[in-house]
Amino acid sequence: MTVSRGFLGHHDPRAVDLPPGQHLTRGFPVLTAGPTQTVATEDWSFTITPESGAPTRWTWDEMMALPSEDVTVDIHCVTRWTKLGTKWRGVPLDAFFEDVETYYEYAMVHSYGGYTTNLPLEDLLDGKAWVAYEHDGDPLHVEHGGPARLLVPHLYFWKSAKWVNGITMQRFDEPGFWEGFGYHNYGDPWREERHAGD
Ligand SMILES: Nc1nc2c(c(=O)[nH]1)N[C@H]1C(S)=C(S)[C@@H](COP(=O)(O)O)O[C@H]1N2
Ligand SMILES: [Mo]
Repeated sequence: MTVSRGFLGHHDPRAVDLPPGQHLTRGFPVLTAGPTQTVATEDWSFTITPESGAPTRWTWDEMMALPSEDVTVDIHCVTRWTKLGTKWRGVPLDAFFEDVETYYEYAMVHSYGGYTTNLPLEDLLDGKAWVAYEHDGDPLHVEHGGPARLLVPHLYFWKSAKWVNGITMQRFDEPGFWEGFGYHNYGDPWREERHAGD
C-alpha cells in the first residue's frame, strides 16, 4: 500500500518530511509586496536576455507551443507555511534555455510590476523550475501570479516570481527584491536559509 505524503499530512504532521521550522497549511495564502499585476495573455511575454544583449522573447502562444509538464510539488514559504502536493502545469525552464546561448552563471528573474529575485542558473535547469500557468487544473489565478509565474519549489517560495516576464543573465550575482532586504541569497528551506547569515 502506498500512502501519499499529502494524505499523511492531513492526519499526522509528524510523519511528514517538513523542512525545519515549517508548519503545514491546507489553504493557499497570498503574499505580494505591492499591487497585484493584471496582464492579459495577449500582452504577456517572456524574455531571456543573455550576455550578447540579444533577447529571445516568447509570446503566450509561443510558450504554449513548447512542451508543458504536469508537476506535483511541495512549496515552502519563508513565513513558515508549507503546502504539500501542489499541482501545477507549466513549461520547464530547460525548454526556454534550449534556444539561448549563455555562459553566465547567474539569473535575475523579473516580473511585471518590478519584482525581482536572483538565483544561480543551475537552479532553474534540469527539471527544477517551470513557468507555471495552471494550478489545480485551472488557469493560474491572478493573485497567485497568473497568467504565469515562476515555480522553483526546491527554494523558499519568494524565489517563485509571480507575473514573471523575463530573465536577465548575469556574470556576477546580485540581490533581487527580498534578497536586498536581508533575505538569504540562496534560500534552501532544508538548510533553513531564511535570512542573510543563516
Ligand atoms: N511578482 C511577485 N512575485 C512574488 C512575490 C511578490 O511580492 N511579487 N512574493 C513572493 C513571496 S514572498 C511568496 S511567499 C510567494 C507567494 O506566492 P502566493 O501568493 O501564490 O502564495 O510569491 C513570491 N513571488
Ligand atoms: Mo514569502
